[in-house]
Amino acid sequence: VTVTLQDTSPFDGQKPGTSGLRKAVKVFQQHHYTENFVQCIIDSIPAEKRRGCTLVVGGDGRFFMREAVLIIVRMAAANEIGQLVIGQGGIFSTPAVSCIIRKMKATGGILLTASHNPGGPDGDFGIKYNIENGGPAPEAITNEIFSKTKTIKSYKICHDITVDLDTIGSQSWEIEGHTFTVMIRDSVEDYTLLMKEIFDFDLLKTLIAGTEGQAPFKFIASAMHGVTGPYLKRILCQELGAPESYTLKCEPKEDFGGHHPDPNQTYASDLVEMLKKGEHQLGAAFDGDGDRNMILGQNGFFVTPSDSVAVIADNATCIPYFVKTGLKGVARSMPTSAAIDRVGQKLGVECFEVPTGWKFFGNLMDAQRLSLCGEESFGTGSDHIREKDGVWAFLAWLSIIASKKMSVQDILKDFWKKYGRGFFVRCDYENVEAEGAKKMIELLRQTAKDESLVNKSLTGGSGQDQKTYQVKSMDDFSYTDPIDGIVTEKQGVRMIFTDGSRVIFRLSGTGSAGATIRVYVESYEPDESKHLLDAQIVLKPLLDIALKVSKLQEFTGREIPTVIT
Ligand code: VG1
Ligand code: CO
Repeated sequence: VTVTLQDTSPFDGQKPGTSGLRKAVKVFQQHHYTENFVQCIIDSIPAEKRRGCTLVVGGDGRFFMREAVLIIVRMAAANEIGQLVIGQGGIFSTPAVSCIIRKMKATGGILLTASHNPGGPDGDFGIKYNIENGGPAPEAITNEIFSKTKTIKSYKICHDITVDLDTIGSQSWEIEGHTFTVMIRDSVEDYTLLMKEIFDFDLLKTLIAGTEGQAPFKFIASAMHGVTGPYLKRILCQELGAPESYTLKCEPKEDFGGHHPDPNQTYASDLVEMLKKGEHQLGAAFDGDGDRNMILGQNGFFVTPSDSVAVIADNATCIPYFVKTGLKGVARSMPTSAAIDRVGQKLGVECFEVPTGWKFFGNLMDAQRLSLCGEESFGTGSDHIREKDGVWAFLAWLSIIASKKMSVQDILKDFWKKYGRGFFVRCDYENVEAEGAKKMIELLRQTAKDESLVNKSLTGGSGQDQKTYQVKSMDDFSYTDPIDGIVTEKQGVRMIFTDGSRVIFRLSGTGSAGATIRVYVESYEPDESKHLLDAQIVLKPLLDIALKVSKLQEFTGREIPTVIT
């Protein structure tokens, strides 16, 4: 097989965001566009590491994925990669890729997904690079990839290679003096084995089957037509004995059935409705690439992701993996509520606050200082891999329920009684005009910098629900990585009030068009008699303050958010 050196020229805007490069499918379909980016990923691996190395490749099954896999195969061959490990049919969840990179000691992995963004010919596509620890490439590497995209002049490709993606096994080619192998691997096997090491499957089987004294436990898990379908079937049905009827939307579809594969109460409203009937004790949904999860209790009781990770921390002894490894430390992304901090303090372990994006947890895990972490954006995970992990989170909840023999709602009530409740809401203003959004953030940065609001009292809400908060501090979050000392700036403007309540503003780094503004609001309530109040009502005064201070409506023309989570 011969290598072709193909002339090309740079495309604008190939800058990886919070989680890889995400654009409309039509953008990736442009001649040379995908090839350019893949070449720059490969070129970011130092030559001595790259020659003969193994890379893992897989994605969430969305439209254009198979084409992208073929491009990667042809270019890996031409660039002296030794072996590609690819999921059968191109399918690997994001957590599965992380698992296999680590298991096979691969040099890295290329993930083909735009996560929770819609798919199909008019939807989004994405490419993400993960490094040898199994986690998303840190910014030093994504910046290097971006800078290469700005000067690229040619790429290498072997046009003559075609590969059978659907048959498990290895195929090899001789390419100008080196051997190139493609290994097609079962998409779910390695991940399933890992879950069996982490959790007590016998305990979970008994929970689901029921015993003489205990009725079978009923749940519904929705794959939202994303990649988790085959994983749910294998793990929940085949391994744990759950009936097929406990799973929903498990056929992966290129366009996710026309919906956002985003596990929240808006986009997984069908699941919420099913839970509201009261017949099931637990519900879960997962995003397109399987790294996010939403947890619901009976009657649609919603568990915020911020609480979910904190509850798992508080009940870590229900999970054999944590019993074995101990809980070394916990962490959350900055906008995530402080619930997990309170658990960490009680357990006497370190608690870290990192910028938004899973890549910031990797160093802490590699340094053995972090075992369990989460993001408010429905991301929960541990150091068993280096990605957030939706199915893992669901199995963690099943384990807690099996050990405690309590309902989801009672577990939460108990948790709030012990630690107080952190009310949390995030409002997204999607697809607003980029210029207005930028100006709004500029104004907030300026307000933080000149400290004009510090010590001021601000009032929101109306009538009886009016509430006044005093500003303690305001800043633009900056993070110094405790392991490598790298500083990451401008990660979101925070207003912190004297009672610990917070309002945070940041722009999304995962959208593909316009801008998305995220406003996060959090307040703490120690008083048990108020724990069952509706978060949106409790947080209304703070939200009013957020909108006033940011002039969001003026800058964007938006009266209401697109999505509230
Ligand atoms: C969003 C979330 C962030 C998450 C990221 C990737 O980023 O806020 O917490 O890590 O998506 O998740 P942003 O920049 O749009 O706020 V996923 O499931 O796309 O891999
Ligand atoms: Co995702």
